[in-house]
Amino acid sequence: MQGCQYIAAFLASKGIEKVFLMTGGAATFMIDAVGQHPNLDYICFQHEQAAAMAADAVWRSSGKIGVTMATSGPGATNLLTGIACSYFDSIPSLHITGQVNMRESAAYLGAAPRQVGFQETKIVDMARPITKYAVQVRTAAELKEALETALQISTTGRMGPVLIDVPMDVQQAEMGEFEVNHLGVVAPVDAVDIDGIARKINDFLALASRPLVYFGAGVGLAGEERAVAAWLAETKVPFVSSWNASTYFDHDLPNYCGCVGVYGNRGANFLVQNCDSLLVLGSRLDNRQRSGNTTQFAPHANTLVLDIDVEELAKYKSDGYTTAAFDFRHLPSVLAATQPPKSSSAWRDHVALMKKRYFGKHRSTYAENAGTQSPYEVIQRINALVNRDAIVINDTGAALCWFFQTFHRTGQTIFTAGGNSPMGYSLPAAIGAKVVAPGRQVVCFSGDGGFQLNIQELVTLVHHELDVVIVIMNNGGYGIIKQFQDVNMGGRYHASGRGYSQPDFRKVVEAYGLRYFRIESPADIKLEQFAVKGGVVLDVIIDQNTPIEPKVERGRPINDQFPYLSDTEFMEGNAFVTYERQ
Ligand SMILES: Cc1ncc(C[n+]2csc(CCOP(=O)(O)OP(=O)(O)O)c2C)c(N)n1
Ligand SMILES: [Mg+2]
Repeated sequence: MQGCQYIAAFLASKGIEKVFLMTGGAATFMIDAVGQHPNLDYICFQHEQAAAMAADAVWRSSGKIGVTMATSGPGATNLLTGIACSYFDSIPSLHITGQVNMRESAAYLGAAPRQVGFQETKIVDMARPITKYAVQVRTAAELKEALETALQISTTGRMGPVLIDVPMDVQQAEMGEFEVNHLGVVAPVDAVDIDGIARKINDFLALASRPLVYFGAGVGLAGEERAVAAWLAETKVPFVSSWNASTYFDHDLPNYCGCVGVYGNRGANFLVQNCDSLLVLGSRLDNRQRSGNTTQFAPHANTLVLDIDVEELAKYKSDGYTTAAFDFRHLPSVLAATQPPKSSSAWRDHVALMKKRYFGKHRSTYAENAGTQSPYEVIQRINALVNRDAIVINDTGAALCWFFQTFHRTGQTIFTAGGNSPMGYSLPAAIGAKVVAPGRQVVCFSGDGGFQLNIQELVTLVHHELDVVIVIMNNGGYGIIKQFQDVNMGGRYHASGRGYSQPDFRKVVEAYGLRYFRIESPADIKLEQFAVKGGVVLDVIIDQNTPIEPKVERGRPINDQFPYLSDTEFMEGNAFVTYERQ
C-alpha cells in the first residue's frame, strides 16, 4: 500500500465519508486514493478557504471531524482562514496538504532559498500558530504516526485543528499493510480533583447573595451541555451566555436571561454588572463580551472562572478572578457535589424585572421611525418558520449581531465562526453542514458584503443539489463598519459605502441555478420558500443606515449601550451598584 492509499484507508477507518478539497499537482495522488476508496467520497470546492470553513462546520453540525485536502503553495495557504475559524473556537478539523517531493525541497539543499520546488511553501510554519499540531512527514513511519497523533490531538483536551503536510514522494512511498490504530493511542484520562473543584465552587457560591452563572461554549464542546442545563433548570440560578454557547440549551429555560456583551441583551448585561458572584463555565470572556476595558466588566462581583485551558486562565492575572482548570467532561460529577447558591429575594425580583423588560425584546427603533424593514422582525419571522432541528449558520457584520440578538433557539443548532469571524464563512459552512446532515434543514444568513467573499461556492451547492436556504441581509454596504464610522469618524464611509458595490444578486443566483425571492417585508417570507429544492436565496432589503441596537460604543461598560437609556431606566437596571455615566 502506498502512502496516499494509507491516508485514505486511515480516514475510512475513522468513519470519515467525505473529504472536502480542491485538487492540484501535489495533492493528486492523495485525491486519487480517496476517489478509489470504496467508502470515501469527496466534495470539490471552488476555493480552499471554503473547504476549510465547510470542514469546520462539519463538527459544529454533527460532532464528526471535517477533513480537507489541498495542494502545496496557494492551495495550502488558502486553507488558513478556515483553519483559524476552528482554532479560535476549539473545533476539531484535519487538514492534509500535498507538498513537493523532498528531493526538490529547499530543506534538502543545505541552503535557504525562498523556494526550490514549484509551489513549495512552508505551510507548517504558517499554520503553526493556528493549529494544535502541524507537521511535515518525511517517511512512511512518520506518516503513520502523524495521522493517529493528529486525530487524537485534534479531538481531545481543548480541541482544535491539525495539519499534516505530505510530500509527493511520501504519498508514493511503500507503507506495508494498513494497521488499525497503529500507535494503540487511547485518549488520556486525566486525574481530576472533583472534590477540590466542587469545594472551590461551594466556597465561592456560599458567599453569594446575587449569584449569576455564565454558560460558556466550553460546556458544549465537552459534550456536557445537557447535564449543565439540567443543573440550571433544577437550581434555578439565573444564567447568561455567550453567542457560541447559545446553541447548547433551550432558550425557554425560565432562568435564562440572554447573551451578554457589546451587542448583548441589556438585561443580561445589567445582571452581569450587578451580580456579586459570577461563576463562569468554559468561556474565554472575549472582549466582545467584556468590552474593550475589561476592568469595567462585573466590577462588583467575585468571579470564578473554570476552563480547560490554563493559558486562558493565566490571562486574568490582573483581573483578580479566581480560577480553576479542569476538563469539563467531569463537570456533571462536580455539579452533583455542588450546593446551589441562595439568591436574595431582592436579586430574584431584579432578575425577573430585567428578563421581563429586555429578554426577547430586541427591536429596531431606527426602522420603526424610518418606516423601513426591521432586521429584527425578519429574523423573528424566520425563527418561527424553521424546523426545530434546523441548522442555522451565520456570517459576520451587523447581519450576525441582529441574528444572535434575536434568534430564540429551542432545538436548532445555531453557530458562526465566533472568534475569527471572516466574511464569507456561512455559505461554505452551510454546504459542509448539509453534506454531513442531509436530513436536516440548513439555513444560512449573510450580509451582502460577506456573501460576495465565497459566492463562487453557489456552484458547489448546485452541483450536489443541496437544499440550503440562503438569507442575504442586504443593506447595500458594510453596515457594521459604517456604524463604527458614524461614531468614530464623523460618518465618513471610506471603503464601507464609498468604493463598495454589489452585483444584481437575482441575476447572479439565477445564473447559478438557485431560486431567488426579494423580501421587502417580513410577510414576503413564506414557509414554502423553505421547501424549495436545490437552493434558494431570500434577498432581504434593509435600509442602509439600520444600526445594530443595542451596542456598546467607545469603550463604555456593557451596561451602558446605545441607544442610551434615560437616567431613570439606567439606574433601575443598576439597582445594586452605582455607576458613573461617562
Ligand atoms: C475576510 C474579512 N475581511 C474583512 C472583515 C472586516 N469586516 C467585518 S464585518 C464587515 C462588513 C460586513 O458587511 P456585510 O457582510 O454586508 O454585513 P453588514 O454589516 O452590512 O450586515 C467587514 C468588512 C472580516 N470580518 N472578514
Ligand atoms: Mg451589508
